[in-house]
This record gives sequence, structure tokens and C-alpha cells, in this order.
Amino acid sequence: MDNLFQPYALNDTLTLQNRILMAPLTRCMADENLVPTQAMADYYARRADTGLIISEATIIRADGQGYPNTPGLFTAEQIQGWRKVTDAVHAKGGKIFAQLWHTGRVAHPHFFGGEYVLAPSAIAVEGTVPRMRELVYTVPKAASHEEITKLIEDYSQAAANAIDAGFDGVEIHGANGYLIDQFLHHASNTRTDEYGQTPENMARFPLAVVDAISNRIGAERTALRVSPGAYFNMGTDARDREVFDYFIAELEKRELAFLHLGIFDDSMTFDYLGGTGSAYLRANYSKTLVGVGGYSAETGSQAIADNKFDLLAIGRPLIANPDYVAKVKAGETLVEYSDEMLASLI
Ligand code: FNR
Ligand code: 8K6
Repeated sequence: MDNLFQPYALNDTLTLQNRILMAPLTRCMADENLVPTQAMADYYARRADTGLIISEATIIRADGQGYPNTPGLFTAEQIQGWRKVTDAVHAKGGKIFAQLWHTGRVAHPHFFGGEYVLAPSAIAVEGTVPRMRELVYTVPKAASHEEITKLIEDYSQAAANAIDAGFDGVEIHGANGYLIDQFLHHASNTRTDEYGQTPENMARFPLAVVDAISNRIGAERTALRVSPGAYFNMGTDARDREVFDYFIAELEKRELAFLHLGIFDDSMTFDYLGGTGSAYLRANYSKTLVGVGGYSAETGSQAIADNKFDLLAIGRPLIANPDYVAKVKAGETLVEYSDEMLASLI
């Protein structure tokens, strides 16, 4: 597993101390103003020996909220709260990116006291908010051109706020059926204007967000997570393939810090992608790719050796083992993850 412990240069600006990334993990532990707490700073600092921490998804503005107590990056208090986190991680020699999030139609007016949520099209996601079963998802409002322009500005501002808060960069959350992903799939985007119907149109908003943030903070500090396979908060549609073919080809032209697959289990295959999410991205994108989803250090190291991706993100095992990197290095037995562990930050 030596390959996991080699440093990795993302670009001229950022070199990671090893190839194990902490995957973004929503914990719903921010305070009532969506400000990160001292307990969160301690939690992230305990994981500073990973090559890069990607923060839990962090909302860019109030109407992006879809779950209780998810942190934000849009008030001065939230920026200060994150400053405590980034300082604690840096003091221990780590690096940390903020994952920037707007849940789109997976938001709920309950959380921000609004009248409606925004999405590409007025198509509701089925079901109810997890662990808040009384909250049924609402039919979203299809975002107007003005609202789309404002969303792009707010993503860019949140990225600037992340840099103010001391983050080393940002990962745009373009995965898992949230706002950006909603533009990229036919099941959630039926627009007939320049944001819908064709691959070029459906990729327009996601690329505008990528470019606005890259221009604001530098492409070398900007990363993106994508889910070419529809599997979470999203229906499947074989036409999505050509949307992602176009989108990924456009990303290939940009010098992003990395591209990260969004998936819970990378052994899942998608007919229209012709295999797994990581194999599809590897075949269509030549730059730094982060793999994730059900890997152990052993299987992840093997996947890197087999050139399936360059960096390995670890999620649930890092919830169960704050000292994951040290334990793997020393060959110690890991504590197994269980969902009950989500109740507290260890
Ligand atoms: C996640 N995942 C996730 N993904 C993301 O992009 N942003 C997020 O905030 C979260 N939050 C989150 C919370 C919890 C409790 C879990 C279990 C997962 C997905 C995560 O980053 C990762 O892709 C999966 O957990 C698969 O990796 P592991 O856990 O098999 O290593
Ligand atoms: C409240 C947190 C919300 C953010 C993400 C929650 C993650 C939940 C943990 C596991 C859920 C697994 C769902 C996998 C979907 C695959 C469907 C085929």
C-alpha cells in the first residue's frame, strides 16, 4: 500500500502529503445559525494527517438547505466558525477544501422559512426529508434567468468566503442529485431555454459555476464532484450519457485541481455509462481523478496501482476511525463503521 503514502502534487500550488482524502461527510452538527462549532474543529483536526480533507457539504446560501444543522459559508459568523476549523487543521499540518453545496429541489422551505425552493424545472423529488419524515419534498420553482445569474454569483461569493475562512480550495458539489446535478440529468431538467434539452445547454449552468469560481479563486484551488450515474435523489435516463460526454470534455479543457466521483459504492454499474462511474470518468478525463465508494486501503491502493484513479477518498471508515491513516500505516485493525456513529463527532 506504499502508493497511498506518497505525496501527490495537484498542481504548482498544492501538494498533498499522501493520497488518502477524507470524503465530504454531512454530519448535521453546526449550530442553529449554521456556524461550525469547536467540536467540529476538533473533529476535523483529528483527521489532519489525511492528504486532503474535503469538508462536509456547506450551503452557499439559505435556500440551499435540505437537512438540519448543515453549515453555511454565507455569513460573517459562519466564515469565522470555519476559520477555527481551518486553523486547527493547518496547525496539525493538514489541508482542507470546503465542499460548496446548494441542494436545489432537495432543499425544504422548512429550513429557511421561504415559500419555495429553486431547481432547473418544476419537478419534485419523491419522498420526504430523511429523519424528518413529516417534511414532504415540495414542487420546486423553475429558476428564472435572473435567479440563475444570482445563483452563479452566490456560488462565486461562497468560494471567496471559503478562501477568507482559510480553506486551501473548494470542491463544488456537482454530485448526488443536488442543484448542479439536477441540470445535468433529463429526469430533473426539462427546460426548453438555453439551460435545457441539449448537452451544451444542460451543461451551461454547471460550467458557469465552475468558471465563475475558477476566475474568482483560481482553477488550481477549484475542484468538482460529479455523479454521471443517476442513483441518489435522481431518476435514470440513458440520454444523460451524451450530456456527461459533453460536460466532461469541457472540464478536460480546464485546469481544475481534481475531478471527484460522487458515489456510495463504486462497484455499481450503469448501463448507459457502460460500467462503473470511475471507469467512465477515467476513460473520458485524463487529469487528476479521485475515486471513492466502498474502498478499503487495500482495494483503493490496488485501484491506484491499476491506474483506475489517482487519489482515494475514504468516507465511512474515517467516521469510525479518526486515526485511519495512522492505523492503516501501522497495519492496525480498523473499527467498523455503523450508522449509530453519526450521532456524535468522535
Ligand atoms: C456522505 N456522502 C457525501 N457526499 C458528498 O458529496 N457530500 C456530503 O456532504 C456527503 N455526506 C455524507 C454523509 C454520510 C453520513 C455518508 C455516509 C456519506 C458520500 C461520501 O462522500 C462518500 O462518497 C461515500 O460515503 C462512499 O465512500 P465510503 O464511505 O464507502 O468510503
Ligand atoms: C443527512 C445527511 C444527508 C447527506 C447524505 C446522507 C448520506 C446517508 C448515508 C447513507 C445513505 C446511503 C444511500 C445510498 C443510495 C444508493 C442508492 C442505490
